[in-house]
This record gives sequence, structure tokens and C-alpha cells, in this order.
Amino acid sequence: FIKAPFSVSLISAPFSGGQGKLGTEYGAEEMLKFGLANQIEQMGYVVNQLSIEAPENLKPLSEPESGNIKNIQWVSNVCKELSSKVEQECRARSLAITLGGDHSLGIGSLDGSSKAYGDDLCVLWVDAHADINTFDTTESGNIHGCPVAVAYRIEKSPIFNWVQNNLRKDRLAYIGLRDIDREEMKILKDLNIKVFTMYHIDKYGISKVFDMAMEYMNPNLDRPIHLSFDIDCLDPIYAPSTGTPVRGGMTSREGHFLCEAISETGCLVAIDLVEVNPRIGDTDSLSITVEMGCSLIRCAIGESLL
Ligand code: Z70
Ligand code: MN
Ligand code: MN
Ligand code: MN
Repeated sequence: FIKAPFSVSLISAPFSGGQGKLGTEYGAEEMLKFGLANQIEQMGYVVNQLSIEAPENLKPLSEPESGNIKNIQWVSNVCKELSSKVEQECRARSLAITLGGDHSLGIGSLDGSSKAYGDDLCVLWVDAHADINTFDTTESGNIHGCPVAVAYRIEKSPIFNWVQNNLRKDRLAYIGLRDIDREEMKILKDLNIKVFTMYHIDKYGISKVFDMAMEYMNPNLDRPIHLSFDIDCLDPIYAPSTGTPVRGGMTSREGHFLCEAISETGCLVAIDLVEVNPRIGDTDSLSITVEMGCSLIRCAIGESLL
């Protein structure tokens, strides 16, 4: 793939059907209200602003029987729509930034970027959670706990048969995990997936952890990278307005460092910034979280690199 100067596409995805709490659908809107598009333009980029088809219009008349899985057809429809938008922007050589919305959207964004870039694509999943439950192992029935399993075809539900990509499990690495379900632990081990938990960040430092992730999946820094950033990877002190906060998370500096280090590779082709929920917490919590999301995105596209 050719590392080239790119334009930036902000793709709003106001969807919260992958989990049970309303509010995440306003995450994109709040980040845009805070001035994200203008901030990116000020950095010298051409910004394309687009949105997926309104999720309400993609809601099926009825959901198929699916055990405890919530909104399975709706999530599928929304993610398929997002996949085509992300693929289109990636093919136009624009950096595709998905503004969520909940993390079930990762099914669509990963599918789209991988269809555009092929099996070279490397994925960094930065999260407190592994999001690798299958529809059999999930206890919550929330698909935002399952996107990695669906995108990598570990979960092969026919509802998601349109997910036909070349994502490789040996080009996936997690950073920041600290709340892994027992069954997820088994999947991660059985499939030998690369995981850097908070333990590794404490032990080696975030810089070394990033280097180890690159050494593993992108040793020559010549492959495209998709950053899937769940704001709950950060400690709730730095990102309080999110649906499933977990104590003991990354600091603001660790999050920013990670984004800066990715930017420095010149390989970044897609970002998801998900799980900002403006309806959780007071107005201070909201502005802390929204500003954090915008700041991380700016860092990932080079704001603080000389
Ligand atoms: C749990 C589940 C999750 C995000 C929570 C939680 C998953 N493992 N993902 N918040 N972003 O429900 O499957
Ligand atoms: Mn997540
Ligand atoms: Mn999470
Ligand atoms: Mn848990």
C-alpha cells in the first residue's frame, strides 16, 4: 500500500442498538458540535463529512428469532451500510473515521477497510473489553461485546453472511484490556490472538507495548493500520461518559501516546472512535469525554508531531 497524504472522512454513525443504554447514538453529534471537523481542517486536511443512512430507517419490521441476542438484524443492516461507506472512503484514499455509536459498528468498519485494503490490513483494538464473544458465549446479548468475533468470522451467523473479508487473526492486536469474560479468554487463547492488557502496559510502558504490537503484525511498517478505539480503554477519570466504565484504565497520556505513535508510522487508514455516551454523567463528564475523543483523533492524525 502507498503511504500518501490523505484527506479525512468523518463518517457519523449514530447507532446504539449494539448495547442496552440509550445515548451512544449522540456521540458523533457531540464530537462534531465540539468542532472536530473544523479542528481537522485547521490542521490542513481536506475534510469530507458524511453519515450512514439513519439507523431508524434501517430497522427491520421484526427481528428474527435469535435467542438472547439483541437487535441482530438491525445491527447487521447498520453495519452493512457502514461497511460500504468505509470501503468507499478508503478506496478514495481518504482516512475513514467512524464516529460512533457503540462498538458493534466495528463489524462494519473493519469489513469496509479490509475490503479496500485486503489481507495486509492490521487492526489495533484498543479497549477495556475484548469484544470477542460469539452469539453462543455472550451473556449480555449485546452485540457490542461481539464485533471482533463477527468481523473475523469466528461467529458465523447467517444474518452476517455479507461479512466476507480477508481479515487475518495474526494481524490483530489488543491493547488496554482488563475486563475479559471467561469464555472470551478461552477464545483468545485457543486462537492465539495477541493481547496486551493493562498488566503489559504497567510492566513495559505504553511505548514498548506499541512497538511490540508493531513488531508482531507490521514489522516493516509497510501495512495499513485500522485503529478501533473504544473510549472505555481509558480510565473512567478521563472518559466518564461511557456505558461500561472499568476502573484501572489507560491514562490520558497513554491514550494520546498511542495515537501519536500510530500517527508516526504513517500507516493509519481508518479509525473508529466509539462508546462516547453523552447521556451518562453530568455536563462536566460529557465535555471531558467529548473533548478527549476529539483530542485523541487529532493526535492520531498528527496534531502533536513535528
Ligand atoms: C461484555 C459483553 C463491552 C464494550 C462492554 C462487555 C462488552 N464482555 N464492550 N463495552 N465496549 O457484554 O459481552
Ligand atoms: Mn469495545
Ligand atoms: Mn469497551
Ligand atoms: Mn465483565
